[in-house]
Amino acid sequence: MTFSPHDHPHRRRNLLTGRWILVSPHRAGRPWQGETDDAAPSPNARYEAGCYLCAGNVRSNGERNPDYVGTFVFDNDFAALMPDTPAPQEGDPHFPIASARGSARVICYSPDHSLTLPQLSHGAVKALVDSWCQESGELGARFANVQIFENKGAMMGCSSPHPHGQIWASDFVPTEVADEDREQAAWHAERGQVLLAEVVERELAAGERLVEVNDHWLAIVPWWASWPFETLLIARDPVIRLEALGDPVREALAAILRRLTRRYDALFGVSFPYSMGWHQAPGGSIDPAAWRVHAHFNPPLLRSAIVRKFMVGFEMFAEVQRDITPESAAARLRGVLIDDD
Ligand code: H2U
Ligand code: ZN
Repeated sequence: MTFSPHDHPHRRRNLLTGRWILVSPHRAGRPWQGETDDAAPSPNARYEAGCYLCAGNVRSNGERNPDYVGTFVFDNDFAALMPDTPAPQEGDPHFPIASARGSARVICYSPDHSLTLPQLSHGAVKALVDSWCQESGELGARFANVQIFENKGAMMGCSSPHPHGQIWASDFVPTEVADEDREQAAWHAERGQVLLAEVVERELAAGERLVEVNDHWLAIVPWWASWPFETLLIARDPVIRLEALGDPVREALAAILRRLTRRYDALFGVSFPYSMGWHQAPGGSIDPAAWRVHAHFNPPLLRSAIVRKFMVGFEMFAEVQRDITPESAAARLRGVLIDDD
């Protein structure tokens, strides 16, 4: 019997984190009689009096949102990180502890309560991209890491349907970013090449994991994807941080973000839940030149609008495992029809 990656269990290594993933393609056809949650209904009111993110409304801390147009950024009223936290006493080997300072912000994508990222106009998504870049530059000057992310959908723990994301800046480099910093630096040192630059070239040539591509960006289901329809959005230009993106590259980013998220929505005919996060060279990087700015989309859905992938059991105690191959996930995302506007 000769090995086939489409039929036989095998492991793939995530080059960004160094962690291995078990791929078991033959399991994809197993019956499912487990949890089936109802697909969350999409809101249709453009303004909700009870929404703490709508323009003009009062938030839980008593502050009133301005009558904003476009994006609106404010300091999180329940910030997980604060700039002036006192430092704990370090040094007990049995109770390791370290200080954590930073700043947390919320970013509203639009005053329109009813929209999601794929439904925003190109101009509105471009304004969001500009906000991300501005926040990254501003907070990056003060903190080691700026983590920009969006939890979309109730399934991903999002607290409000109003389109929004978050930014957590920290004076330390968090674990995931530190892993990527280490792996990219090691690749650069060993091969003299930027890891994601090579990934872009290899994926363009291979084609089978491509989802969307334009002049400045590439969206793939990565070789090592953990989540069924996980994608990696990579800058094709040698850019290590968001604030360094030029205007044409930002326009192209807005375009590919809309196309990628519309593919997600079209896949199961539902507003597709995901957790999305940007990664870029942190302050104090081992080797900033080894970096390439990129975003991860980690969606939980597996086989329909209601059947999700659980990261439990083997995934929790041993190693992440997936059933459908990244190649078949990419083919399905490429195959859906989306508007061309
Ligand atoms: P989600 O991205 O998980 O929906 O979180 C929204 C954030 O909004 C959450 O971190 C903040 C919460 O602390 N928030 C405010 O800052 N003010 C409010 O009035 C409510 C929610
Ligand atoms: Zn709202």
